[in-house]
Amino acid sequence: MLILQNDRHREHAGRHEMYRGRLVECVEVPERAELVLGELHRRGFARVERPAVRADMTVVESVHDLRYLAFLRQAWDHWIALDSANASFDILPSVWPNQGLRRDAPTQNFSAQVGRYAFDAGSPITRGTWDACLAGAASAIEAARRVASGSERGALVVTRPPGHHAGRDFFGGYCFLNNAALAAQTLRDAGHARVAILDVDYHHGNGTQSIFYRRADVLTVSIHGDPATEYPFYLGYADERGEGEGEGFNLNRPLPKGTAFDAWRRELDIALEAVARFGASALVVALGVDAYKADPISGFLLDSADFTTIGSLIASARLPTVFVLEGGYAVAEMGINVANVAEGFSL
Ligand code: Q9C
Ligand code: ZN
Repeated sequence: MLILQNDRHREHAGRHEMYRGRLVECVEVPERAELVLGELHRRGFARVERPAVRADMTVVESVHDLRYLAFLRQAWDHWIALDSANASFDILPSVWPNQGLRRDAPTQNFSAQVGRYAFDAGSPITRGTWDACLAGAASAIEAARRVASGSERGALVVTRPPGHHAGRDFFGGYCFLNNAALAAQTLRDAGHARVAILDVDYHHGNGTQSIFYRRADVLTVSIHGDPATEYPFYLGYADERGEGEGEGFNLNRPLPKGTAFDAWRRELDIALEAVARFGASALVVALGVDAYKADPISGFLLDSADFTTIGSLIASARLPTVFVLEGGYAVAEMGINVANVAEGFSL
């Protein structure tokens, strides 16, 4: 399996997120990717590449909104221009266009623009966020190209920030650009007529679902904590099945907090059956490892060994596969859990 690493991930380093009325330290930290790379190296995954940092903007602009991209690119400069003292603080929203307010209002106010694109107050934009995200997008696109050409059966993109909560024109859940969606779109552009995205992160991939919700060419399947109690709360229910042309091409398998691997694994069988029935010729896995039992912000009970099983079950789909790193916050064990998936897939 080919490993592609985002060499600029460290440039995104949030300080705080808003939680229960206070600013708390970010859990989505640079150390996460470093530990994954360290463990992969120890296990002998020797083919590690650092792709060119320039992303193909044609792909990025086909998945994301132009004005949203311009906002992200310029956000830090605008923030500093407001007050040079802002450099010591991250950008977080404090006002949102909910409840009948106009999302497209022609406001000049910077905070109002942040709120237009953010759906939570937990995803700080920092000085290096844009560069880190764009390099992550480049890694995901490159991984998909290598897999599409048939030169690799599987590729793993080790990147952060994660992507599956980011939609066409919004960020949240620590995500800004949707790497899994970029990989899927790249596979489509390379001639794969039907591409499936399987999201195994603990949290529902609301951004990915929304990007493909009206499309029949990309099947989105997600196994996650029930949004009735778990983040992102407002999407990820079983009755969301796609709309218009996309009707029947979104599958949500919410599970209650406290679910252990026997029940989780049955859902993976159902998910992989859906992928097979759909007739996908390529697969993207949104690989969060926050279903792990010791994850500090999640509630499933998977053991490290279960991730090896997940890798081998995914391999049994016999599809060219791009894995993209998403969540996972039990920092000490996350390298082991990701490497276990890679090993299970490669066996
Ligand atoms: N204090 C991903 O796993 N905040 N995003 C939860 C924690 C949001 C997780 C509150 C969690 C988002 C990619
Ligand atoms: Zn997650």
